[in-house]
Amino acid sequence: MSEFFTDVSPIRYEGPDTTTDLAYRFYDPDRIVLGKRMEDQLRIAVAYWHSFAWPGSDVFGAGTFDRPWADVGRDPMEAAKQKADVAFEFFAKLGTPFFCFHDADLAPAGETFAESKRNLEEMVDYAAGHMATTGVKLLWGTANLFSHPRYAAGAATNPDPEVFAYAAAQIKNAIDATQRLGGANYVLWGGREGYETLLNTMMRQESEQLARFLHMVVDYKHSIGFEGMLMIEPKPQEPTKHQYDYDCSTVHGFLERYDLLGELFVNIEGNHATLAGHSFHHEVAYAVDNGIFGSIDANRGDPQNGWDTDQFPNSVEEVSLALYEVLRGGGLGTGGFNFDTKLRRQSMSRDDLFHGHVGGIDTLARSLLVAAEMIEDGSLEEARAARYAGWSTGIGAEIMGGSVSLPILEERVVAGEIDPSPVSGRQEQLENTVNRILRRTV
Ligand code: XLS
Ligand code: NI
Ligand code: NI
Repeated sequence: MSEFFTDVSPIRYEGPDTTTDLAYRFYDPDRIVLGKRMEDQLRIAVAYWHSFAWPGSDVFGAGTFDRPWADVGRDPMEAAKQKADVAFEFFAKLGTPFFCFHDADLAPAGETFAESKRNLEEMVDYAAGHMATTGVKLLWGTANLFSHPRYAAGAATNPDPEVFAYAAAQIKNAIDATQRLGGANYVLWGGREGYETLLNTMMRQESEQLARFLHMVVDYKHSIGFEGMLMIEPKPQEPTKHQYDYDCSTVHGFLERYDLLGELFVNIEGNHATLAGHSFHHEVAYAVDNGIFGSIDANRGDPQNGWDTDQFPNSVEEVSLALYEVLRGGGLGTGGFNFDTKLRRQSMSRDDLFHGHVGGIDTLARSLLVAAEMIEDGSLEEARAARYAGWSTGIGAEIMGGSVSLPILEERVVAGEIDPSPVSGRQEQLENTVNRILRRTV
């Protein structure tokens, strides 16, 4: 197996002052942060699809990247093996512990479903070999239930039950592949589980189909003893006009409504949060606070573009705030930070893939240091706790305990016993605290 990234040697931690371009300045896997190795706090993964299965094409133009395995006319299984060789060379040189994949990234589709299944099994064995040699592990697997024309009107939410059945067969095999590779989790992104026009759509019917599908996935997970988390990846739109897993709050309501809470969690993508009109911070805080947090796709959007540009994270402030919520909630658990990131189409040198990831990984590492300092400093938490202190005693505790009614409260207000005065929310002071922690930490 010949080397592909011949100009790049394994990336090492060299510290903030190094002049080496491709070196980690902050990502120091063994450094202890809040009692854990940095590598175990961040659990970084590289996504197979955008880095190796996407040739740099867009809706207006062909692929621009140097991806010889994507050449037409190649034997598909030979090409898939070369792609795997290169992907694992990349993971190993980057030195990050995990990767993520869709079934369709790993193995080519065959003429029949049975042939596709055999291809996937063969490629799963092939990947298992690379995992054993490199020590790289699987953060999560997933099924591509959105690219093939059969899924144009959705997979689980398709008006045709045969498409639902086909998707069920495909996801079963993708879960098997994930389990066979020791995957820590399994993700479902509802790429086309939504609508293009309400004129032809029965929303209620489609939601019930989706719930049925998810129950089947949950049952299957338990029947084979898969221990990882199942996660939904919320996204408001793109490719469809509207997707049912719009944001964390919508997914939360859906899980509650269909008795799936505790079985499914969320994989939050920074760019999807902003597309839904939220901040990344908001989505993570919502999920942590409501017990549905699972994992993160670390890519960001472009502030001017209204689509999923999947850029590498580069804002320490933005990621620190999200990580602060993750740490407040007890850390990542079996989740991690997946780089579901795309190079820009003009980044066509082989080493650009390293530049994107190294910069993004250092952004996460710096953000982890900042978030840990926010926790250790304690002043943000103190201010938040003080703001709500009234709810644990006196009138607050009575209200939440359900022992007072509207007439009782009215009586007390009339008697002058209750007479609140406005209190400062201290927003600017808190923002200044964050900025001071940022500056003194990294
Ligand atoms: C697309 C999603 C996708 C999922 C995996 O916007 O981010 O890449 O992460 O299917
Ligand atoms: Ni995305
Ligand atoms: Ni994603």
